[in-house]
Amino acid sequence: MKGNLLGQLESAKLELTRVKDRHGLLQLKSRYLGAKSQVAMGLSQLKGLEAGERAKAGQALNQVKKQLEKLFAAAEQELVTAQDFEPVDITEPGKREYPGYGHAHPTTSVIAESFRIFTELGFAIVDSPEVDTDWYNFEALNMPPEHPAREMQDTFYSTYQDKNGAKWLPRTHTSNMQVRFMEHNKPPFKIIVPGKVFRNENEDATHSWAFIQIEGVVVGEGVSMADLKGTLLRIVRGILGSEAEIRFRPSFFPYTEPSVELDCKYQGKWLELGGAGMIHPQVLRNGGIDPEKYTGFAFGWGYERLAVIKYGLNDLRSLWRPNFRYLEQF
Ligand code: FA5
Repeated sequence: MKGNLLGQLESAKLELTRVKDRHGLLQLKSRYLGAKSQVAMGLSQLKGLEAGERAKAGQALNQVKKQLEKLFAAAEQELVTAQDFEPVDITEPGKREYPGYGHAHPTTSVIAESFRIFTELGFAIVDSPEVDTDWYNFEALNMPPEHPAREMQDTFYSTYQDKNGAKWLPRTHTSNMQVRFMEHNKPPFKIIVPGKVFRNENEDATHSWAFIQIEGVVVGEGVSMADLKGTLLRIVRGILGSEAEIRFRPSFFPYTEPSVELDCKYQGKWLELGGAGMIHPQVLRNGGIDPEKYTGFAFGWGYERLAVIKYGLNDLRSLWRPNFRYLEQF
């Protein structure tokens, strides 16, 4: 029996040299140490032997068993080291796609920069709903159904009506927050409302169907057009630099009177950055604010346009595409 057992050790050693993977190793281990292995069978037959024989055979069997276990443990360790820790770079796919460390997206940088300036000037940043009722998006801003100004802000309509019969839609501008905020806050206040807006728009270099706007609403006693002009100039120059060429152009919005458009010179042409104006008395009334006592101004800009100008981009749509090689330049 002893010779037979030693033969087991030798053949296990030999067979182990041919093992290529964990599966092969487990199969071999089961042959030498499993329930049907010679060692296991030998151990189970011990009780049939005489006491003296049993002690000897038991000792021999256990010795071989221990050695086999050692052999397999070592082989297992070797296989783990060889297979699992071979240079497998788990970061490789990412590396291939994008070799850098990453940084803030250009639009995010402009947003962050504007927040810094707005908060310095005492503006509070207010959250707002991206889906809202027709009332807050249009009607409360003097745009009843069929009003022609709605056409410039065509959007994606749904048939959904809530239990009060109100129609909901993806908001077309951050101005949806004007009356919502007024209803719950008493003047004086200075707020900005950043957020995504949606329009039925043909895309081009300066238009996208979803974009990020920032609304500003300032209401207090004696707030004037001069305040509007000074504030907007301070902010736009703060973001784009003091050399930025900016102009105010008369315009029309049903919810401000008078209204202006703010343009910035870009690549030799004027590019519209946003609209602004003195808040219409009816809008203040809709928000529960007495227009005899308080006045205010509001503005709404597109952040992508600001990013286009600040970073000298040719096409605003590139900001929405995940092209690392492009975005990495900023
Ligand atoms: C408005 O959305 C008004 N609510 C702005 C406003 C607020 C006026 C408060 C008065 C008082 P307008 O549709 O022009 O206005 O959009 C404002 C700005 O959003 C534009 O000047 C432009 O910078 C940006 N913008 C508009 N449409 C797009 C578009 N399709 N893609 C990217 N940016 C856009």
